[in-house]
Parts: sequence; C-alpha cells; structure tokens
Amino acid sequence: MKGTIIRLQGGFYDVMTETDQEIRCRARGNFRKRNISPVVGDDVVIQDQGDGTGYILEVEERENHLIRPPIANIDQAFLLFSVKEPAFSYHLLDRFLVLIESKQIHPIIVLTKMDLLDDEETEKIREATTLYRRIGYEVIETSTESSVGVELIRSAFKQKTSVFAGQTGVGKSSLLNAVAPELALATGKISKSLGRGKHTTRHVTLIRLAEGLVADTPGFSSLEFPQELETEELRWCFPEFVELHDECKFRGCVHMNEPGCAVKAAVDSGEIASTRYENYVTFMEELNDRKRRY
Ligand SMILES: Nc1nc2c(ncn2[C@@H]2O[C@H](COP(=O)(O)OP(=O)(O)O)[C@@H](O)[C@H]2O)c(=O)[nH]1
Ligand SMILES: [Mg+2]
Ligand SMILES: [Zn+2]
Repeated sequence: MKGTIIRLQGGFYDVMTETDQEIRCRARGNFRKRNISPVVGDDVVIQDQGDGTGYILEVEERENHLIRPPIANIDQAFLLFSVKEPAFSYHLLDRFLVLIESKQIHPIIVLTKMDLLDDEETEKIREATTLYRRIGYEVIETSTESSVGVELIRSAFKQKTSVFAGQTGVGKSSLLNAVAPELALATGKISKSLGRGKHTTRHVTLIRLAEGLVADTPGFSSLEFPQELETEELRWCFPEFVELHDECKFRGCVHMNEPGCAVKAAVDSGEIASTRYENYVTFMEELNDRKRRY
C-alpha cells in the first residue's frame, strides 16, 4: 500500500494512505544503513498490519527536499508578501524566488493585505503584479479583510502538497484561517506573545486542507541562499534570463561583464525589469563574497 508521511512522532511515522487512512508505522529494513532517513512528505510503500499500525518498506525517490523545515516532495510554495505593514519589497520577493527556484519548487506569489491600499497605491502595486505575471509567475492578490483571492488560494491547494512562506506579520496564519477556519491559528500579537520555548522541538506536520496537504510551519525559515547554490547557477533562477540565454554571445555567460550579453541588452531595452537585474547583481555579489569567505 502507498502513502505519504505526514508526521514524525516518538520514533513512529504517521502515514496517510491513498485511501485516507492514518497508519502509525515503524521503519523496517535497513534505511539507516542505506543512509535514508524518512521525512515528512516522503512517499512510502507500507505494509498495513490491519490494526492501525504498519511498517515502512520503501521510501520513493524525492522530487525535492528542504532541510529547514525537514520536508520532502513539495509541489508548490505560496510566497506571501504584504503590500503594506510591512511594506512590499522587490528585493525580498526576488530573494524568495531564488530560494525556491534553486530547490525546483513551483512558486505562487501571494500579495496580502490589499485592503490597506488606496487607489493610487493599488495602481503602483499592480506594476509588480504585471511584472511577475509577464515573467510567467502566478500572482494572487488577497485580503482576508475583504475576502479577496481566498477562493483562488483554496482551489490552488487541491491535490498538492504546499508550504506557506513569508516573513512574520505578512498574514500567513490569517490566510490559512480564511481558507480553513477550523484551523483557528493564532494571528498577530497573540501568536508572538505565545513564544514557544527555545528547547521545544518543533516537528513538521502535514495537515489536510482544502483537498490538499499543507505544512504547518513556514517554509524557508532562513533567507540565506542554500550552501549548494553556486554563483554560476544563479542565472537559472531567473526564468526570463533563461529564456534569452541562448542569444548571449558566450555559452558560459553569467550576464555580468561579458560582451554580447542578450540579458543586459534586454535590460537596456526595458524588456527585462531593471529591479530584477539589479537584484541579480546584488545576489551574485553576495554569493561571491561567501565563496571568498570559505
Ligand atoms: N488589513 C489586513 N490585515 C491583515 C490581513 N491579513 C493579516 N492581517 C493582519 O496582519 C497581522 C499579522 O497576521 P498573521 O496572520 O499573524 O501573520 P503571520 O505572522 O504571517 O502568520 C495581524 O494583525 C493580522 O490581523 C489582511 O488581509 N488585511
Ligand atoms: Mg503566523
Ligand atoms: Zn548574458
């Protein structure tokens, strides 16, 4: 029987089967010797003992894998950015996109708190919406105050394993509550003052939500680029650069100082947004600095 690990608890793996049963499993076989340690999100083959318990026999190959939080096979990440309180930042958005592109996870950009903008500010933020849609990203504008976009978020959950990412205060818990009120997650000041003890180990759990699975902790808790992201790979994290790459004079072009660079030409002509290119250069310098330090 096949299933997905949704929780790790006291040496057990709770597996949600294809038929929506939860089975408490132990790992059987020589996973440790083979250097496999099953994590939440892993697709597994289990032997069902028929009494609510079972054994994991096989862990299937992972599509992708996050370390913090430890979770595998994420289909998509909702990247939340508030348009106000805290203010919208192109830099932060591009940084999150690089983090997620480098993990080969499908991003969905979510702009939150749209209700806080007046008409003029709405116009201004639509420039961002348009820019990222033109690149090919899905952008969903939301407000939990006026219930904008909540249905779109809900339908995007279907049949997928998702993580929610975004800085504290952007409205992750509020939006999840809007999609599924039964979650009753603490929001705003309340959640801050609860402050979990330092030594409490937090395990990730996948929860059923709107016919999909969602991780109960925010993905990408660190904004640092992953250690394995090489400077030469950064260019693959910008889809609109990838599209022009073949037109650069040099095959190894990283779009910095090379002559005949199609990406830089597109920046000059306005086809590629200058904010995107500026952030690319900043990230490149950051990765180079890191390389120098180690
Ligand atoms: N005006 C407005 N406020 C919101 C919206 N979504 C969240 N907030 C507020 O933003 C604050 C942070 O929300 P929360 O969901 O706790 O953010 P989290 O830290 O990302 O989980 C809370 O005070 C919410 O009431 C929204 O769509 N509109
Ligand atoms: Mg929260
Ligand atoms: Zn180039």
